[in-house]
Amino acid sequence: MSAAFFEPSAPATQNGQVPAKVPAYGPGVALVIVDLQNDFADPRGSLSVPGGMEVVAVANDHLRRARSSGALVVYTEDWHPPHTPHFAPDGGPWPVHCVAGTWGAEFVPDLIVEGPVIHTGTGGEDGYSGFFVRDDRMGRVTPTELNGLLSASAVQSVVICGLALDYCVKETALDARRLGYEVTVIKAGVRAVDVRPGDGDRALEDLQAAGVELW
Ligand code: VGL
Ligand code: ZN
Repeated sequence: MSAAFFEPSAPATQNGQVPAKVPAYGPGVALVIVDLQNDFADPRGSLSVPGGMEVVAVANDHLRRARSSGALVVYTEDWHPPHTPHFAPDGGPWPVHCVAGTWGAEFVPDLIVEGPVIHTGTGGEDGYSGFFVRDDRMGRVTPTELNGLLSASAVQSVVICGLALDYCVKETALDARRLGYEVTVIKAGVRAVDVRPGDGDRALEDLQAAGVELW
């Protein structure tokens, strides 16, 4: 853990206890809110993540703190064409979800959206990271605008919440580490799809092994 990244003076909770550490927002820090879209967060969504809606209030709380401190807030959105090898009808693993321009692709209505939005999956690729688009058919990896946005704001630390822990949150956090950022994942601000039971827990282990701080 990096000492510089956490502020000891966390706000007291109702019973007067002070949490051990809170991500310290400020210039050089970016909060990345991953895929808080209807299809993932809403129980009526086509790829609904259990408990997904509970994440929205956590994300809003963090984004208020981030914005008031001068930290950057960036959003990602899963943003697919109607047909893509990512979708089951086209031979992929997932039900049709987050098709560009549909209700399922919209941010959940309660999410405060104030900041740049990065769209991923737009070209029909099967990647999960907010940083890179991976097109396995073409053997091609293309960066999104995310790393450039962070560099332009001299970001060194990335705090991540959103959906789903075992896919887009995990891959975004691992790529952020590979790119040299200090990375914190907000545990209360993520939920797993758990296609296989335990995927969420394994994702947390993988993140920790890669040097990601779990808060
Ligand atoms: C995601 C599955 C398929 C995610 C996106 O945002 O985690 N998961 N597409
Ligand atoms: Zn997707």
